[in-house]
Amino acid sequence: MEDLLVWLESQVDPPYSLLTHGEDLDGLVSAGIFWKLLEKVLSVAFSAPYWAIDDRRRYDIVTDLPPPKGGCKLLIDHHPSNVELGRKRALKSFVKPNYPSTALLVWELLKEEGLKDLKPLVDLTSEVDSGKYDEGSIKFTVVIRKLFSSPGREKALKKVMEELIREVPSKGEELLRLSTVLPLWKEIEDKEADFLSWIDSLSERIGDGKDLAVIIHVGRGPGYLSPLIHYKLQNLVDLEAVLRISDNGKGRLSIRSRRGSRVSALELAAKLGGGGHERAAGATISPQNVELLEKLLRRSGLRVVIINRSH
Ligand SMILES: [Mn+2]
Repeated sequence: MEDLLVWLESQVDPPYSLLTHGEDLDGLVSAGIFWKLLEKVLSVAFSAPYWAIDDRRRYDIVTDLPPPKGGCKLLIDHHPSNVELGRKRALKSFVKPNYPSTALLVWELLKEEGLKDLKPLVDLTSEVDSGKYDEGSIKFTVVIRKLFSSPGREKALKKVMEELIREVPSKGEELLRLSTVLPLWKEIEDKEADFLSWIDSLSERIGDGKDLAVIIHVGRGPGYLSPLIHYKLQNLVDLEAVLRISDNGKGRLSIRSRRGSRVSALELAAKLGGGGHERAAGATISPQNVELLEKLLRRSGLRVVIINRSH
């Protein structure tokens, strides 16, 4: 394969702009791999799929996201919903849904000597991005989500990205122990003690989860705790969806499904105009549309339970 960085240089003079997914480990590590090679000539910005898809700016490199409306030179991603968009909006597009993480794809495409040390982190990223969380990696993810929704997002996430590449954690507990992460988790434990114990109580309310879909309506509760709800429920029911009302009044739906579920997370998300992976997907719905969501689930043969978190 031709050298991607040589190709990039033939297209545009450095410094390069890179847009990556700022809500999870995969986005941070994907950008971090480029950063390790191009540190001095790379500016990294963090975004989310639902913003990137409408972003009118142009970027040189985009990782783990849909290509923006403004286009990009190079797209590297693994979300099936971005294969077509990549062809239209990116000059060179590598969207490979069979990859467990974008980070692995980036690492393999760049294949540089100086990147060998990063392999354990890349493997950990593939596990986490396939939904294989443990207590450490799920808490890490919660902290990243919180940073992503904070005003100091760009600076804070860049620091985490740099520490990831410097320290090369290879286990969930090592992710949590990073100096840019652990103090923030402790803060969350303090501040959100009530919400955290409510999340812990959810599993007791759910009986046999076969053919059961649970919708967890958290209202305007902190969205960064959704990954923790998924972690606690994912293996108990066939499908679970966390519905959160964002600051602009829109409903954000984050969906997970078990293997063998009558409807997969992606199928449900697609019906609502969203996208993602087979068993982890998301969509935006207006809060009045919860009924439609319920109907879709029932029509697929699932029982539906709705749990509200009242504030
Ligand atoms: Mn990913």
